[in-house]
Amino acid sequence: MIIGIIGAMVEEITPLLERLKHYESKNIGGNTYYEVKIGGHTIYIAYSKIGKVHAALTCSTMILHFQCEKIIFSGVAGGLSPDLHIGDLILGSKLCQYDVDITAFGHPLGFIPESRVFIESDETLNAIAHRVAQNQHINLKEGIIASGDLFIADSGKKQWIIQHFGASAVEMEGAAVAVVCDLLKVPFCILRSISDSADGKADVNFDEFLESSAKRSADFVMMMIDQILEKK
Ligand code: 4EZ
Repeated sequence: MIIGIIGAMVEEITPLLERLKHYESKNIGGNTYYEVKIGGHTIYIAYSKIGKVHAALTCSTMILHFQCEKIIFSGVAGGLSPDLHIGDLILGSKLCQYDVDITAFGHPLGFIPESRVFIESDETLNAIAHRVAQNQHINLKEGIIASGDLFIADSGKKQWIIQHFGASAVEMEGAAVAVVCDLLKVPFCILRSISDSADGKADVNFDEFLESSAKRSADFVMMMIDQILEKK
């Protein structure tokens, strides 16, 4: 099997690369793809750079160039739901782009013609995540993740995203991965650990918790990989 793991920032994939030593790397389109061989399987790991466009390029390259058959995103997010605290893990049940607005033409917020407001992640990968959580006694939440090309650090903007999309967490790449994987028919899941609460303290919290939360997400993804490859 060939699996792709994507992060947005280098901090989000460093814990993976530290655990998976012997790798080769290939550069394509300004990104480095780290190749890891595990007992007849191959894992590609890359950080895309921040934002939906970069994530779309990295995800497309993983699938079309490296033939990845499953895509897992690992990283951090801002918590929107009051029951999500720093360090908590959330799986994106479905992804949306809260910054898409062609409502001037009567379309719903977040909707692009011939696409959908919400793109669901893969049930099988999500089930594997829940199994890992159960086995490890980890509290894994699941909810809508909203993506947009803004770092949300404002309670008003945060409330607006909750109101219009019912989202539990906010970040800047998940929906791009969802759109690409959906169109190319590749199963994907989006896992994030909370680094901040997308409010007035988000910038300070993000700087403080990026490393620890990114590691929580990466450690969890490693356990998912073990499950996936064990079962073939
Ligand atoms: C984007 N990522 C943040 C990148 C911030 C600073 C140099 C996740 C994220 C996020 N995105 C964590 N908290 C967020 C928030 N409050 N709003 C948007 O995926 C780069």
